[in-house]
Amino acid sequence: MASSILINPATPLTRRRATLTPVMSLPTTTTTDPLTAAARFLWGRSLPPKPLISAVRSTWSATWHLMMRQLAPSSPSGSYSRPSGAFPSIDPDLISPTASLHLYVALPCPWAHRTLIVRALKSLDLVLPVSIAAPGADGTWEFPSSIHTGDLLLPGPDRANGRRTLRDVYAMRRGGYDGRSTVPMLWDTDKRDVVCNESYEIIKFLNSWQANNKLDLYPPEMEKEIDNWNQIIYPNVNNGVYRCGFAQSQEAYDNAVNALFETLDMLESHLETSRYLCGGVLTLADICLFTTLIRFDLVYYVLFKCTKRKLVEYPNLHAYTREIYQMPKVGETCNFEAIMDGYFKTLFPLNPGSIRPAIPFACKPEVLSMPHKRDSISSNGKGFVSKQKSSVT
Ligand SMILES: N[C@@H](CCC(=O)N[C@@H](CS)C(=O)NCC(=O)O)C(=O)O
Repeated sequence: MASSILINPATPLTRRRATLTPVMSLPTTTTTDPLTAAARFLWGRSLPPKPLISAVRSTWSATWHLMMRQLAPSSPSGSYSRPSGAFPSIDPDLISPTASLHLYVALPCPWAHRTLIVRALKSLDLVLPVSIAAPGADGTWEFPSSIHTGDLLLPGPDRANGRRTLRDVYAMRRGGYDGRSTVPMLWDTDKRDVVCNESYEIIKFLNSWQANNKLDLYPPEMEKEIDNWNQIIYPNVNNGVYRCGFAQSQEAYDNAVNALFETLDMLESHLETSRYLCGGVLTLADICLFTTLIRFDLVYYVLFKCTKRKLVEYPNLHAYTREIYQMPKVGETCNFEAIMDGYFKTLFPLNPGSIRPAIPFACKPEVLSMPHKRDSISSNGKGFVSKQKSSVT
């Protein structure tokens, strides 16, 4: 960058060398880009005339609603209604014990993140290969050609089918497919077909696999309790943040944001005396809650307008999130750069400038690695302390 030297002529020559002050040089001629020049020509330095502002505003708003309709279908009142997956359940009887399965995920996605965590905690890395997609320019999932060595979870090629996009993989299935190509997706490489693309079903299925560490995140005697938590957390928190961010009317947003924070308040007080949602033992309900909480201050607070409070303002929820983050192999599934890029750069209608905010201090790995002190909390008198506690905590 050019700079010039300002010399005070009153200063004696001998002292001039010591008082030289570098300043930025001012451009002698100002270059104006064509759009600014046109605006100046039309309106001088004042704002454009009111009729023009109204016209642009209406066009912008109509286009926004049109784009949102595609991105986030809504009810007539403007509330986001998530489309249901085309492959919502798994019939384990239809899967041969020797079937070779493959998991398709993407790092920004909280639903796919659930499957990565269960795979990591159950040490299924060797028996369940994974392909990691990244958002393409139009927001659909693509497989970059760059190959990464080592254990790092990073986007790379499609290791099961060698396709370029996830849509191409879905399209390979018998009978074809033209619906939404979502992650996570469990693929049967023998039958060349989609097994399931509903995260809750996939994590229950993965949990049923015999793993070396005998970890059971969905024990039969707790299934009902875990499902009950899921029925609270899914609409109000997991999908609740999306209902805030994708709301297309003030009323829809108000309802979503109130339900979200009422639920977070309730969870904060529950976790005061309970180490995990179901007492003293980590379950699938905690994994489902965690993948939303870890994205909260990073993305949802700003982009989805979940602004009543930050996660860091909830001491119990924040410590609970830190504890799960610090469990072996869980931190490696959390890629904050990929999460931020995935939301801020690809959800174009919510962030047209694609500018990615700075990572909040409270979301830095060094803060998330601070002591959580949750070990001292009992199991809320429910007595679910089990053998699995030692294998996870
Ligand atoms: N209910 C599904 C939701 C999956 C989902 O919506 N995934 C998003 C990424 S966060 C996706 O792949 N969207 C691509 C699209 O809708 O085309 C689940 O829990 O697995």
